[in-house]
Amino acid sequence: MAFDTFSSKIQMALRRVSGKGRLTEKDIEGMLKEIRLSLLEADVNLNVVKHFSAKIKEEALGAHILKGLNPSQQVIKVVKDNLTEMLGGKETPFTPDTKQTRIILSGLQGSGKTTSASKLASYIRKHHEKKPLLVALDVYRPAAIDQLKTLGASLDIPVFEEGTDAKPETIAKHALSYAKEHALDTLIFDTAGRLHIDEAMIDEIKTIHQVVNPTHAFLVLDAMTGQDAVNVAKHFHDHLSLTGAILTKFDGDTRGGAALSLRHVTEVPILFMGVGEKTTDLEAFYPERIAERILGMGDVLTLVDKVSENVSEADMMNMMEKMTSGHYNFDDFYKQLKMIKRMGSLGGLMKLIPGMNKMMNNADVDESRLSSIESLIQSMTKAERKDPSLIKKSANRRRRVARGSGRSVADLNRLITSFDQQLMMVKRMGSMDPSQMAKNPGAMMPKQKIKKGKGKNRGGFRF
Ligand SMILES: Nc1nc2c(ncn2[C@@H]2O[C@H](COP(=O)(O)OP(=O)(O)OP(=O)(O)O)[C@@H](O)[C@H]2O)c(=O)[nH]1
Ligand SMILES: [Mg+2]
Repeated sequence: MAFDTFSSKIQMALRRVSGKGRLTEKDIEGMLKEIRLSLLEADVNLNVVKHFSAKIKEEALGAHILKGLNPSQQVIKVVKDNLTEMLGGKETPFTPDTKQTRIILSGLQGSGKTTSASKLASYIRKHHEKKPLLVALDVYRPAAIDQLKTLGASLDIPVFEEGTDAKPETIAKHALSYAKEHALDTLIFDTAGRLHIDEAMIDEIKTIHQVVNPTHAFLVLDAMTGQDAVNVAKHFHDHLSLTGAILTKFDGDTRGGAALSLRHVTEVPILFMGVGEKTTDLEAFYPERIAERILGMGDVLTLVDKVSENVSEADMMNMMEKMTSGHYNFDDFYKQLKMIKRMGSLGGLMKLIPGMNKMMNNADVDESRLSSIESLIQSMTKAERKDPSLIKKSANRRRRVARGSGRSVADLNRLITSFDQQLMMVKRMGSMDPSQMAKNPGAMMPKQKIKKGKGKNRGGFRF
């Protein structure tokens, strides 16, 4: 899969900080050095490497991160955000024109223009319910026209061609009339490629652009190539005002240079990626998802986001201090439950709260279980909530609480067991520095491991 090498290298770099309760500037420097190396090895443009490594450094060393909650995860988040930025930031969705969409594809020889033209036609027909027409403007090789015709036939999409004798701009003009006559609202022009950029080729495409007046000018770029591809892109962009790029061959072991440098060097967004040779192998390009895939860490980030959205640092600190002070009681337990509820029923979230995952049997927060615990705690007296031993000692109290909540004594006993389990965790934590735990509750959990193996999340970070 794309980025395999880069992905494992950058994950190695992140291991320098992951799971650490406290980070020093030296840790960050070590990580940055490895990130820079992994980017250079992926053949990312040097300016891009410099720019982003400076940004990551500045953000990762920010006081609020090193002193805040979960410094290692926050630093990993900084890396992810910057990687997303390198890949283009927010995604640029493809939007067809309301009247007629005219797309010209250009690019070097063998980059995947003809294949992408057919993929795109099929994609737009499927996702936007349009009627596409493929136009063969590669008049230099009869085989190129045949290739497009074969692809078109396999998709049942019409292909407009006038052989190899006519000029591409003339064919383009005729194609526009043909589309009008046949009520085809989306034209995709496949142009000839060259081994290197030459002025004649650029002039030819410029002329085609003048005739077609495209609504979209896409560059087709082979993702297997590194930053060379980006220099090509820059040249094309200077002459053609590209509106986007299609990155092909993402299914190979893409080094990553092109994808990671394109936006920063040219400002041209990547709209699609080719992920195979079949006509269905085209996907919209989501920078953030690609960044997450590279880092193999989507879930962890969602977690950090959720927690920082829903739980204030002060709340977390208070809770941690309470738990380690020996005065942890049912009131606090109840507060924690409410915290979890606010964050939604995300199984992984509970792992941020010591003992909670055990209590919930490692499953997602079960709403009915939550409300059962809630009603049990609510039917306790203030004194019982403050001092759990009262309930534990007295069978009478237990019966009264159970009756009052409409639950069984067994339910209450289960709650007490959960509470005790949590207290045990807290005791175990007693030997740790509380401020440290508040900063990094994850440190109390088993260390993050890098899993090797097959599947979507291989090599990814997991608690
Ligand atoms: N694995 C893989 N192969 C691809 C992808 N896109 C294109 N190819 C292959 O790359 C080769 C070149 O693709 P073409 O579509 O013919 O490239 P082109 O830019 O039209 O080439 P010229 O017309 O010669 O300039 C073909 O063998 C395609 O099957 C992709 O996303 N993944
Ligand atoms: Mg071609």
